[in-house]
Amino acid sequence: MQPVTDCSGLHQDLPSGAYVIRPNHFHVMKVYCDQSTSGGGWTVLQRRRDGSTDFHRGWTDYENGFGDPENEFWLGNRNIHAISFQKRYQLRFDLEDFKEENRYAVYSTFNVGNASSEYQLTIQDYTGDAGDAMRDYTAGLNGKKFTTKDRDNDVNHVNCAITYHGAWWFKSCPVLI
Ligand SMILES: [Ca+2]
Repeated sequence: MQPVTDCSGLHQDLPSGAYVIRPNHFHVMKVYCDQSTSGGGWTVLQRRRDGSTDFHRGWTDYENGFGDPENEFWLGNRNIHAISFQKRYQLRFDLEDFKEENRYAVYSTFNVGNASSEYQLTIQDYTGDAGDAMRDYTAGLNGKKFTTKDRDNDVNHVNCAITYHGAWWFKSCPVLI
């Protein structure tokens, strides 16, 4: 049986967990599929929850992906690009604080460009209850390239990945007080 091209191809009765997928014209990869949030079928790009994985890494690690699909991980920019260009995708953030308060944000337009675009982010059309700060911050990242501690694509005179100890599609990085 051919692997599915993303988690939305799994049968909805299957549980959340690590699965092998194969995006069109790309190699197989192991991903975590969330089968419980909002109908399931979500291919998880990143999970951070207990600090067990070091996210202060360089370009190559973020390109290839790192961590444990069952716990903390980054799926990898090359993999995210391969998945996100197959069709139109939504991106969903789920946030939980230490009091187990949950908030979410969904962007109904999302993709990540290829390596030669420096993995440029397209993110638009917010809905959710995470609030204006999340919406405004994330909308500001539309069209931004990826920045790691060893590749600075943000507009700040410093490298925001170093300032914040983690890579991301940074626009700028206000000075931490
Ligand atoms: Ca910079």
